[in-house]
Amino acid sequence: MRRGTSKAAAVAATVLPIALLAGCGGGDAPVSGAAPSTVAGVGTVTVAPDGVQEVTLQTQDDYVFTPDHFSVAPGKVRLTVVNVATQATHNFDFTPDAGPAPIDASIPLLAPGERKTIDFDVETAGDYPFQCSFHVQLGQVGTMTVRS
Ligand SMILES: [Cu+2]
Repeated sequence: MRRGTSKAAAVAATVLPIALLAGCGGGDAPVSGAAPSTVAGVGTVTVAPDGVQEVTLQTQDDYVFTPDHFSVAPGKVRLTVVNVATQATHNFDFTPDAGPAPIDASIPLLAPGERKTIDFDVETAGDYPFQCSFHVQLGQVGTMTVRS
């Protein structure tokens, strides 16, 4: 057993609450029936200086991805999923055997307050369904369209 590992974990544990506080920034009054506040830039596909298409999706306690659809051109994609939930742990993967071509990149676990980024390439045009496999039966699904 290496002591360095537990030390790193302790550091991460102290950093996380700071990130959570920063993400809360005021307006956390409960608004029943309304969509939760959305992280800036969510759903907008931008092209980084290195040519990679970047897009951020958000999910929260209501079992939806925001947005549940986005479009990219063939090429490299860098997808970030932010979980602003206080309770729900989600994940992200492309629904197996559902799109025109397999995409193996996935986020196996996304705890409340976490954000994770995956990179992948797309070449074949079409609609690629994605999901949170924990909550697919609650309708936590979406679609990425790769334009031709
Ligand atoms: Cu989920």
